[in-house]
Amino acid sequence: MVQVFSASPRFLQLASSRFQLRSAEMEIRRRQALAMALAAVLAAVAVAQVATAATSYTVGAPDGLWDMHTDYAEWVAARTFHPGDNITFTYSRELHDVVEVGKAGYDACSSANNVSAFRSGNDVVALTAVGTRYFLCGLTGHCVSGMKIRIDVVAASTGPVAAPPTTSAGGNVVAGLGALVVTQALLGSISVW
Ligand SMILES: *[C@@H]1O[C@H](CO)[C@@H](O)[C@H](O)[C@H]1NC(C)=O
Ligand SMILES: *[C@@H]1O[C@H](CO)[C@@H](O)[C@H](O)[C@H]1NC(C)=O
Ligand SMILES: [Cu+2]
Repeated sequence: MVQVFSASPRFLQLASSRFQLRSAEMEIRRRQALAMALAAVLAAVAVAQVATAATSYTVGAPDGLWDMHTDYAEWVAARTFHPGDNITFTYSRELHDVVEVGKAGYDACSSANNVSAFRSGNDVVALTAVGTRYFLCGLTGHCVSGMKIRIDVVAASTGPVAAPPTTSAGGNVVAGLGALVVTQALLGSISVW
């Protein structure tokens, strides 16, 4: 009687190993789905960083500073400034200062009708809005020798596609690539679990 209701040990073994295989497969698929979701989130974060991060610039750096030798027209041409960015004038306060002026003052190298004046040697200026900002060194002869800078602050691109990385966003591009590398590493390790 007992024989009738009991399956053979061989059958039980097969059924049990099939079940184990199926649940192992499901576990792998679950982990892969999880990894894909994680990768999507990381990629979105990386794109958002590249598109919106504010940048802090040291005027003239890395090849120069706020001094008598730096070509500021060239320095500005290689960069794009957006509202939210900062520029910092770094210099010796015994040798220079920073005066923000209007266009007339900039053209005439005159700080008489200045907007503001700084002389800490490490002056941070927030570029809060779209528009053109003019700065010069107020010490005699420095502006006419080229120590003046014009900064065009332009709106950040707001298209559906992220703006292509520019040289000024170097740090963010590196951060984005870092996130991608981490994602790849995660995917690799999870799929061979
Ligand atoms: C700009 O400078 C201000 C004041 O120092 C600071 O709070 C802000 O975080 C800076 N922004 C950037 C993008 O560095
Ligand atoms: C800036 O302008 C004020 C007057 O508004 C003046 O007193 C001051 O000396 C000027 N600063 C510089 C560095 O020229
Ligand atoms: Cu100067």
